[in-house]
Amino acid sequence: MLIEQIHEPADLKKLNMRQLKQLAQELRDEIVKVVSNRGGHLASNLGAVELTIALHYVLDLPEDKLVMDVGHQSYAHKLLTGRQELFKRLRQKGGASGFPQMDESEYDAFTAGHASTAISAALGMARTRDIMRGDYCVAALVGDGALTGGMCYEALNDAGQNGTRMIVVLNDNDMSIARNVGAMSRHLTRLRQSKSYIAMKHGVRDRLEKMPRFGEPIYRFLVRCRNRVRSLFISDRFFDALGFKYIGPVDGHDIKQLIRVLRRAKNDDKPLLIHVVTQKGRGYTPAEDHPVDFHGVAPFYIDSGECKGEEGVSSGGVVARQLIEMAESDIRICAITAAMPNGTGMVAFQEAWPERFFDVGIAEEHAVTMAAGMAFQGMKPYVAIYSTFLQRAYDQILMDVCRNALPVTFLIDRAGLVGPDGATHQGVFDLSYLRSIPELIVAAPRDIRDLKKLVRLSQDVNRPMAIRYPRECEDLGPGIQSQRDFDIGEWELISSGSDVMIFAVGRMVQLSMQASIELMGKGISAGVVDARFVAPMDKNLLIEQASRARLVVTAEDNVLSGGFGEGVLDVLAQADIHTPVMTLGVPERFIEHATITQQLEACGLTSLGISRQIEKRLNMLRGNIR
Ligand SMILES: Cc1ncc(C[n+]2csc(CCOP(=O)(O)OP(=O)(O)O)c2C)c(N)n1
Repeated sequence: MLIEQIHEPADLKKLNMRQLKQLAQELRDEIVKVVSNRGGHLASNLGAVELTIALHYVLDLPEDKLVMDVGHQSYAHKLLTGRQELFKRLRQKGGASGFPQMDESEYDAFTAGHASTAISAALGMARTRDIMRGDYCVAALVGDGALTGGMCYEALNDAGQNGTRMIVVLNDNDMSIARNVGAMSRHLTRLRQSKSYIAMKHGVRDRLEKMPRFGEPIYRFLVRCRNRVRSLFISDRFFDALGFKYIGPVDGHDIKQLIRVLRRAKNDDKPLLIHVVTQKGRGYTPAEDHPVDFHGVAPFYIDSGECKGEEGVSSGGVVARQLIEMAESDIRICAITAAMPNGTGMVAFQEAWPERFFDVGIAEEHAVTMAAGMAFQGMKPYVAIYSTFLQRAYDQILMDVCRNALPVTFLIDRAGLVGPDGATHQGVFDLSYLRSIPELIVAAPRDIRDLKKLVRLSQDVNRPMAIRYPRECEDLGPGIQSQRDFDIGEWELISSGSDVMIFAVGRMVQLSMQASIELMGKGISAGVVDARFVAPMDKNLLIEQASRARLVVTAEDNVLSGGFGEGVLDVLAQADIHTPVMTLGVPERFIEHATITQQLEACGLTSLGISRQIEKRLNMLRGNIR
């Protein structure tokens, strides 16, 4: 196996073209094998194998800098940079991260996870190189999906004006996670469909390859002619206007051609954009046929492509179904997503109400301000975005929606700890960044029923509202689920306790209820309140229950700083309630990839973690009293 001989990029440079092709196959096999066991991002990674080999062949890593956007194309890169053992435990605790991570390897020039950052980071590195009189090459590897994000244009605009020497490699597979959207995507399609590229790639090559002996040399000759002609005549006005020399389109699965183009680019001293065309899912038929389903996958059977485990109930699916129903009788209802129609479940809304659905690309800021515009003109927009990506749109939520008290509803998926995607994807900051915004209602349901109720409730709310929920929502059984409807700001006393009152948010409610049962076994009476509204708070219930307890506990899957617990402390301080308060939540550090349960454990947020901490604190309090 060639792959076993590659410990660093220098090893790869010793291989000939036939071996490089074999290496591509081995990398694909390994990626499919590991992802089939561990889950991960498959289709994008399979598409970028040859491109990665060519980049490693031409660049001198780690002196040269390869900055990857998002990182869904980083698996081959990881396998080529001494991380084959680590990769076997991809996305597991202590194993390789699913994304480039600077503290994982010196070959990861920049930590990624959120889209459209690579060109900016690369430009920063290139500028530093020039100031420090360095001579290394800086390349940004960016997908066509990422190119729907505004930051890319800010960076191109900036780099182009100064003519900073850098390479942008545009990995165009015609897909974001779902089908790519927008005018730029259309433009790239036109470039891809330039006659010479298509003819060369499909028809001519296929036919020539079937000709014994002469086919391959004739094909190579034609490629040479085509490339000469193209380098003389094909340019792209858009990238040219931004100050970037456009090269392409280049077949992203032809290692030889890629190496040739990259070598030329490396020796250029201008900003260059190389347009590389790849196929998402390349080499694994189920992923080629269903690139959206195989973008990110749970463990699956390689033979059939079928998922190994059972999926839980998707919160996004529940929300979408509720919205579809509401949209039937309410023409104001529309849904907006930022390149995540599938992940947020909104694809169902898209199918039901295509004219009232908008996928704006990876453009969270734009999504939010556009929603403000629609709300101002009488629509009732629902903006479905993952918690971690909504961070991008903080200013737009604050200034464009809430400052104007517009009735936009944020459907915040993947809230709380997210598991194997790790630190870049944790949804643990939203309560902190939203709670302080005036006018904004912030809610977190404890189960599916309450999620539906909240979505229904939002329909008649004439102000901004945010509903945050994890990827999968529990359907809590009788006795645990809430029995009645509620109003904005209304909490629910689930059980009373004479020693402790736990005020819990969202997913923490059920865990707190389990903790209270565990505590009961130890003779501690702990009650639980479902604090489903983080803003506004149910101050009456809080003060009433807190003043009776010996210890108040808050539980949230959000960072402690600025979170729900601090809000509770604030209310109690202002009301002059002196009951001791213990706040449980995510500590102020980045929580790396592991299972959700392991992450909850690490934060002391499992039922056992909660009950133990309560017991310990009560013991301390008793000691103090004595
Ligand atoms: C700010 C932000 N919004 C949304 C996402 C979710 N997301 C991850 S990958 C992706 C599509 C990226 O497509 P592309 O750049 O073409 O890369 P590919 O995976 O096709 O190689 C999206 C929308 C993200 N990572 N960051």
